[in-house]
Amino acid sequence: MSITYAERIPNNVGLSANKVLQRALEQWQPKFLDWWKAMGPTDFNAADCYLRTATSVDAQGWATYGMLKMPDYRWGIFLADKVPDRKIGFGDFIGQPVWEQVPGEHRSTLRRLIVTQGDTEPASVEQQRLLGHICPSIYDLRSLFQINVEEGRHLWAMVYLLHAYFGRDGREEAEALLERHSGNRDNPRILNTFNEPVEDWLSLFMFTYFTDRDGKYQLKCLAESGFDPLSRTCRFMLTEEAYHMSVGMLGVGRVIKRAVEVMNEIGSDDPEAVRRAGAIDLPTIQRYLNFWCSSSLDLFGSEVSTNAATTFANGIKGRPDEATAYVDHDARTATTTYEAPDGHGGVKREEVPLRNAVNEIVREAYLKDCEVGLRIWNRLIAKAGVKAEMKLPSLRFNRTVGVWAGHRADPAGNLIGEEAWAARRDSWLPSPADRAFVRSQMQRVTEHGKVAAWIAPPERGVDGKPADYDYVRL
Ligand code: BYC
Repeated sequence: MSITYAERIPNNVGLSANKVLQRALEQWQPKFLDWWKAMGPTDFNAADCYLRTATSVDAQGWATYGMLKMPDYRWGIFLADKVPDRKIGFGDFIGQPVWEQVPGEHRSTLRRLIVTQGDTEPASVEQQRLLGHICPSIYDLRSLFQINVEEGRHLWAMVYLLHAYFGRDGREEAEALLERHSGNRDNPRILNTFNEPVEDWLSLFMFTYFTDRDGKYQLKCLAESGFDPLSRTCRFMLTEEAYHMSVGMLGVGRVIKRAVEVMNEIGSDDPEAVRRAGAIDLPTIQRYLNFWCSSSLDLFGSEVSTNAATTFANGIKGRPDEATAYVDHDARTATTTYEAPDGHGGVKREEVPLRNAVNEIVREAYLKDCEVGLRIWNRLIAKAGVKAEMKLPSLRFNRTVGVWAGHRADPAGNLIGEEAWAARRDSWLPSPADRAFVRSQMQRVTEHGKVAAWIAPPERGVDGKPADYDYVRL
């Protein structure tokens, strides 16, 4: 179904045919706009931005570019096209037709998953809301705003599901999505990473590389769902997610490129000298990487989880690319092993039913996917003739969720004592001094064609436009 923009809420779900639902969503819409004005990139609402909007969900229409002010962005409800005769692809109900309505027995589980997913979307906008003031260039400012409006739309995607399929409970959850706030002591966002401050652009690039990639993996799992409206919603969200991760990949690459350029200019790899010369040194970049990667690893939940086993068994949440990446889609009798502390300062491998280990299976797939950027970044470093390498931290490093929570490990995964951790912590994770230094570099640059000193310019622009195009008119 094509997207209609003639209605107050653009959609491709035939909203006007369901007056009750349409009215309920039209009542939520002004609350969303109030939230955007209070908690979004507030001071830029009058700026014209070069943004893409979906005009259809196919390859031709999902990225249609134009100049508009962010509050005029048409947040709407877009589902990927229905797959005819789609069947549940995993778990106990494999081969049965997918559900168009929520089965009563799975109602609270599905609601919990949709609320958790929905909560992350406005959370990320809140985390990033002040970054516009310290943007390194107009090109980067556009990227930020593109991501922000799309995260707003992803919230709409989940709110549609809550309103359309969960009755009064769903409407109440939709309200609560606007009431929790990132980092709020009394009413924080649900998942830890979404309460972490994102106060500089290096954090933004790491967040979009690592945390949005968790989004990719979770959405892939939900795209497998037997609840077809959820699957179709997530499939369309995934098309937008790819851009968010590319902002991270290119952004981190440009920070690294500038660091190695400066190292060559001054003929030194001394971090202090690199900082004095106006770049962010490689060890600091590695510490930011360690932080955001380990925090994002927590987002997959515990290694052994009855929640995960139940959602898999019931056909509610699968593994990423379930049909092509795995052979046994039932996995009722299969087992797998995972690593856990042995209680004596060492590591053991435990055998568990595979269904219980789905979170860990997805986490491992995610970490493997994270290597793509590392290869590109390390090529940049090698090309500059610098002898250094960025590395992903071990699954055991700095974890606060799962079996490694409460255990200390170095980034290579060696288990260490509390004293060794305290002594080395600041060489592995950003210290307050690192954060203060990075923040001190965040001068706002909005002159045409100019880029802040700590980051290399972008190599190409957006939608065939030059990199120094007037993407945002302030
Ligand atoms: N922080 O059995 P467990 C994105 C909770 S990112 C705090 O181990 P389960 C985006 C868990 O909720 C993708 N709490 O795990 C990115 C549970 O609580 P309840 C977001 C945590 O349930 C960038 C309890 O601990 N989408 O889209 O198998 C920008 C025991 O849980 C954490 C989703 O996550 C944590 N890190 O799975 C914008 C998909 N981890 O229910 C957007 C929806 C676990 O007992 N969510 N807990 O009170 C899920 O699929 C699952 O809830 C989880 C955990 C994967 C998060």
